[in-house]
Amino acid sequence: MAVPGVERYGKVLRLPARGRAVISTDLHGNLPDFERVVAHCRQVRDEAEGEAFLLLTGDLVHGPCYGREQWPEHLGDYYADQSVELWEAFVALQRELPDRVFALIGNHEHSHVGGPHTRKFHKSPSETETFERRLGPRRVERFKAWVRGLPIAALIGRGVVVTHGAPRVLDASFAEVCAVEYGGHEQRTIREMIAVPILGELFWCRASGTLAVRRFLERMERDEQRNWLVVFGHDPVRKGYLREGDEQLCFSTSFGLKNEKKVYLDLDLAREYRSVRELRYGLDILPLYPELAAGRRKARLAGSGRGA
Ligand SMILES: [Mn+2]
Repeated sequence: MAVPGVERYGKVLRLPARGRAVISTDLHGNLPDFERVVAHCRQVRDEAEGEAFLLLTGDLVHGPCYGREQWPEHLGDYYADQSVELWEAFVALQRELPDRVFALIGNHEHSHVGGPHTRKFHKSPSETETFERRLGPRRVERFKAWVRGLPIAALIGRGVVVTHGAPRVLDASFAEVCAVEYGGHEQRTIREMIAVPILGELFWCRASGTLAVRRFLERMERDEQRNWLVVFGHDPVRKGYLREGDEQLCFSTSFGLKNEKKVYLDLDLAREYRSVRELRYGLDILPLYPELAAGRRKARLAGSGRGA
């Protein structure tokens, strides 16, 4: 049964201005972190009488190849890559809660359906090939079909845009973003990929200028709703989240962080957040491991009557 207000305009997803949205960035095969996000989402569903959405911003798959002993400091807390299990668990959740569970495409998913192969952890073979070998031939086709169906951006609630990386979309119109094709970029280097309109401008940027973001947000507006801000991941932020001006929030739920710094978002979709400064730690930006986020936990408990 379709959920009212959930719409797809080609590659753009829209969620209604009703209920709550749990949003997580780059999991990269970290199954325990995914399970935590899902547990929070189920709690929100109970609190919001079913009116809850889960949205992952992409890069669900491809994890590091290092064992506990070789684990480099800059990758945060150790975990074993469980990309296949994470993807299977995500698809099962989508089946369980139709029209409530979504993921955007990230550059790592894109590498399976037309983007350059990613060599973040595995040089040769790339992690793209490594993951496909683990899936096996039958599941690879199912995985690719799933990736091709993923949206590239979401408009949620009252003026919040969600993307994989910082949006640096210079010219593309709303219709062009909706109609973007994922195929045909396998041979490009990552450097060349960054110059590709839309795909290069939404997957790979670490930060974007205020003016470029404002213009992108304006072009993405529908009906009478002004788009105020954009939230995204892609680039790990050591302290968990980073605001840039009034328009941009980069946050890190999992990959590359210590557990105590990992955060996810829990947004009230009926509320019009007019600046990323209105997204407060302990209210809208929540620690994934509240029991480890000492000191910050007090702020959360004191700040809100929402949830425990
Ligand atoms: Mn990424």
